[in-house]
Amino acid sequence: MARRLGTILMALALLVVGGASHVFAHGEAGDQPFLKNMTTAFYDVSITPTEVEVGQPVTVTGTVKVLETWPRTLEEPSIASLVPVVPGPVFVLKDRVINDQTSVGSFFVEKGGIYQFKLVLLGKEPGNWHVHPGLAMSGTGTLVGPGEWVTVKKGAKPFEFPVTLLNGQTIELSTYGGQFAWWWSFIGFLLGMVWMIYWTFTKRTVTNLAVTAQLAVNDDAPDIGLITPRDHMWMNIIAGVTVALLIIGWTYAATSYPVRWPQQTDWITPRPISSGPHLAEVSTNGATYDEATDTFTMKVQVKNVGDSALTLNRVVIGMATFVPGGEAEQAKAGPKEFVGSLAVEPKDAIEPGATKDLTLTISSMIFSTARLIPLKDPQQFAASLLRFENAQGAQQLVTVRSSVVPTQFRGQFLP
Ligand SMILES: [Cu+2]
Repeated sequence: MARRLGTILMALALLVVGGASHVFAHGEAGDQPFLKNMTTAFYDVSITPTEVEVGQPVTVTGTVKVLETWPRTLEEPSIASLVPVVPGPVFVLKDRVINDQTSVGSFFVEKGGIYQFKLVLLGKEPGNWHVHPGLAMSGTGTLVGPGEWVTVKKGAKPFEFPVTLLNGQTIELSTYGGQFAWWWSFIGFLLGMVWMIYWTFTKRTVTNLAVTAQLAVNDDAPDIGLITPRDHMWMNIIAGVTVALLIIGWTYAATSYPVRWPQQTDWITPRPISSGPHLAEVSTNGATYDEATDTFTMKVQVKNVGDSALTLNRVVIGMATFVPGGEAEQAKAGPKEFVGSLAVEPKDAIEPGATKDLTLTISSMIFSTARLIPLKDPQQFAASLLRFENAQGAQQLVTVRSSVVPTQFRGQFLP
């Protein structure tokens, strides 16, 4: 019976391992649309270079704004960390700067906050990796920005990451203490395995659950030979070895590393960044989304409250940026897969004091590949970040929250 169960489990495990195809995305499409468009907006993201050798740096820069439309169903933003989202430990994070301040650990965030980041990663494992910046928000999870494929090639030298300690000693961080940590954990694992095998294979604890379940908790059941004095002896030996291991570990740590310091928590409050001078007042008159053609259309009314002509140069929705203008303009706006074109109608600039109704039309595959717009949600809203620019080059970011009515589902017209 036990053997048959084992065979079935093994077959299932093989099926799961062998049947899995390669996974390329980071699950961003799996997240609900509101988790992307209502929480954050990533823009001006650049990931360069896209081809390095092992040990060479890749720099990720950009800006993320924690939107004022942060959903009330999520925990309030309080603390976060800007992280590289990559498939496993294939890079090493060497440097991290938030709003021009070095950020070793996390930083305090607030709704409406703007965070300019710079991450320096070193290629560690050769391969072709998708690299994103992500905002790991305490209580919510990691909100992912736009990504880029980066190829890490084998270099002439093996990977090195030397770090100088406070006492002046230089260690190789990528291997430091690795052997010891592995073997020490393995000893603990072995001990656990001995205990488990002892009770599972030689005793009727698990295999005869029907019997053992009827015994009182502290009943050794000597009449059926369940737990014998010999078992007690062996368990005392295992417990003794565990205590001995702990004592050896503590003594070893205390004598080999006399100078110890608790792991440091270094949280910063980034200096505030303004969303720009007050140039525009924006209200929305609703949006529609046509799933069959991946077209998002939003109507906005813009009043120019500044003193020079105003144009709209960006619409940022979650991790995607939409730009009026051709491919040259789009290439500057971020990783290619996450940039699309934006049509603004009417095109001309808004004169000072004037109020204009604009229709913003975006047709882009990104909407369905990244699943940015809600289609069948109880709250049909989408937030977007509009960036206006005046004649002097001053820019203002305006967060807009609009209702979204789906006009056509893929392969199905609404009446
Ligand atoms: Cu990715």
